[in-house]
Order: sequence, then C-alpha cells, then structure tokens
Amino acid sequence: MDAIQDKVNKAIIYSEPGTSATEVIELPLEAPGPGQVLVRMHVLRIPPFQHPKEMLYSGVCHTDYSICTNAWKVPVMVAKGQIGGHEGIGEVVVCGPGVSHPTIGSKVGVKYIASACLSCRYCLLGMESNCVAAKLSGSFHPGTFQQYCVAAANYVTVLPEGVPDDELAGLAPIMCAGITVYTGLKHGNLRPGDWVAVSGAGGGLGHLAIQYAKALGCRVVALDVAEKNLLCTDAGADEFVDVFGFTQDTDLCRHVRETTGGGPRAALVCSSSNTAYSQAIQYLDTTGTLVCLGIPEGQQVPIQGASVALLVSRQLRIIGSKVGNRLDANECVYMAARGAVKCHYQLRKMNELTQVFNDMEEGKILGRVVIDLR
Ligand code: 8ID
Ligand code: ZN
Repeated sequence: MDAIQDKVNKAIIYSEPGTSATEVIELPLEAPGPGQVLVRMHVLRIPPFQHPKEMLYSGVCHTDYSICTNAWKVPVMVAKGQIGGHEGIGEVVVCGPGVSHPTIGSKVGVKYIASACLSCRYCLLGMESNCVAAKLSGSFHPGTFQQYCVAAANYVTVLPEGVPDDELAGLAPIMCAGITVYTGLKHGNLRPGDWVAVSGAGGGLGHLAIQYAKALGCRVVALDVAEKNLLCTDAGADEFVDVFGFTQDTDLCRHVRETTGGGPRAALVCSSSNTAYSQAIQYLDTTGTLVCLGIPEGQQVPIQGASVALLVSRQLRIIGSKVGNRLDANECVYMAARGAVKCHYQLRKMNELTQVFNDMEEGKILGRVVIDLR
C-alpha cells in the first residue's frame, strides 16, 4: 500500500436511493484482503516520457440508473451511500495476501458480477451470474464509480496484452454491455448470414450488439427511435426501423418480417420497453429465439402476445440472459481489444452522474456514457 498511501479515493454515491440524486465524496483507501486486488481505474502513461497521467473510467449502464432510482420497484432498495457502477477498466496497484495473479500493473476489467464462489452448481455449469454467493458491483457491494476499487483477484477480467492506452476507456462498457450482448447472441443459436433483430439498438447494449452480430457474420435489423438511426447504421446495421414510424405494432412487425425475408432468427431486446418485447415475439421467424436482456421498469408484466399456442405452433424459444461468465468476458473483450467492436461513448464528469441518469431516462444518450473519474 506504500505507493498509494497518501491518496484519497473519490467516489460517486447514491445520496437518495429512489431518486437520481448522486454525490461525489472522498473516502479513505481500503487495503485489499486475502484473494483481492486493489484496482486503480486506469492510468494512462503518455509517451515518450512515460509520465503517469491519471485517466480513470467507468461506463454508466441503464441498470445503474434502475438501481439508483429503484425503477424496478424492488422491495429492498440499495442504501444511501451505495457506490454504483459495474463497467470498470483499471490497473492492479496492490495485491492482497496470497494473490499471485493478476500481478501489479496488469490491466483488468471489473464486471457486474464482482465475485462468484466458482463451486456451486450454477458456477459449475458456467452460470456464474446465478452463483448463490455472487456479489454485484454497484448493488449492495461497492461498484466502479470510484477511483480505487477492491476486486476479487479470481474474478477480474485480465485484458489482452497490447491494447493501446487511449483505447482502454472504450473497453469499460464491454465489461457489462459487451458481455451481455455477446452472451445473448450465443443464446440465439445463430449462423453466419442469419438475420438478428436488435431492439434498443442505439443504446449502450444495442450498438455493441449490432457490432458483435456483424462480427459473427450475421445481418442486423436495428430498431430504435429515429434519432439513433445514424449511430446504428455506423455500427453496421443493415436495416434500421424507427419504432415510432408506424401507426400500429402489426405494421412494424410486418415490416420487420418483410425486410428480413420472413423474420429474424433471433431478437435481442436491449431496451426496458414492454412494447419492444411484445413486438419481438410477433416478428420473430418461426423456430426463432427471443433473447430477453432489457428489464422493463415499474410493475413487471408478462410479454404480451406470447401465448402458449403461438410458442408451440411456431416453435419459438424465449430465454432470459444475465451478463455472462468469465469465458464470455474473455472472448468478447478479446474481440473488442482487436478492434472488431468499438464502443461509441462520450466522457462526462463525476458530478454529472445525476444529469446522465436523467438524460438516460429521457432516452437522449447515443451509445454509452463513460464517467471520467479524475
Ligand atoms: O444482463 C442483463 N440482462 C443486462 C445487462 C445490462 C443491462 C440488462 N441490462 C438492461 C438494462 O437494465 C436496461 O433495461 O438492458 C437494458 C438496456 O440497457 P442500456 O443499453 O444500458 O440502456 P440505454 O443505453 O438506455 O439504451 C436503451 C435503448 O432503448 C431504446 C432507447 O432509445 C435506447 O437507445 N428504446 C426505448 I427506452 N424504448 C424502445 C422501444 N420501444 C427502444 N428501442 C426500441 N423500441
Ligand atoms: Zn450493466
């Protein structure tokens, strides 16, 4: 701890859970315990002097907004003072007792699942996000909206060697949004050439889903509001559908089915809209898969129109998917680090998180916001 003893740890806390209020505070630095590492959210060394210039980043996910404002109306909210965030990229600066890997200086990602037991029956099946002892970054466990984050050494994602420092900020959103959509695509049982619908395509998850789907050889029909058309097209979407451009849902569904020659093989719903789900189940191709990623807000309701008769007659599958496991993380971060996928992001300051949440609520954000934690 000697090298960082004089440092304070600035963090953003939820100051009034149930609302979007946040506050920037200073905390003492915590030493990592056994099996833990202390991660500083990314140091950029500027060549040629190799002078360390601190650049500290965490992505902002819609889930952070939902947790802070209790948009899902869960009975037990996070407590006042919760440090949110779960899309962090950083550098290991201290190893706790017994930690030999990752080593000091390793670049690592901190994910939504902060730690998992790795031995329960879900972990053994690769379903670490359902681990009975999982800790969640930014939800009842300190998250990545802080300059220094204590993390489980065996659960951080070690980044591939050789990623240029100035590309590290763009990898932060891969730690949740990237993993989630990459794993979601795996659930779609897709083959090259297949059509995939991405609903909520201009958001954090959605614009990455377009790119992962394209990298896997699929064709993409992107659905979102008209303002996100350009972002989706730039991300590689073959077709864009303005979700408010139709008077009836049935017209939108017919359009998607016609555009894709009978309907997409899989639909990834990356928005918190119930309507997006009821549309997707209608426009899917026969034997297709609806992959549920976005979590609707307010009172939870079943997917409208998903009658058993429809599911049976068209042999549809509906699957929920929560982030991904360590292997999914390694695979999708590798693809992003090699340039197959690039996050579109804008940097905002720590004291702007409340405004970011409000912008998110109004659907104003293109791609992702990454918080500059300096
Ligand atoms: O593990 C998981 N399943 C997981 C991981 C991370 C995030 C789930 N999520 C959930 C979030 O909690 C949220 O519900 O996925 C959803 C999307 O997260 P995000 O990408 O971080 O949200 P965003 O950046 O706000 O993007 C949402 C997009 O949806 C569009 C918006 O315009 C925006 O571009 N959208 C909306 I709101 N209504 C729509 C509709 N009816 C719509 N797009 C199409 N049709
Ligand atoms: Zn997330």
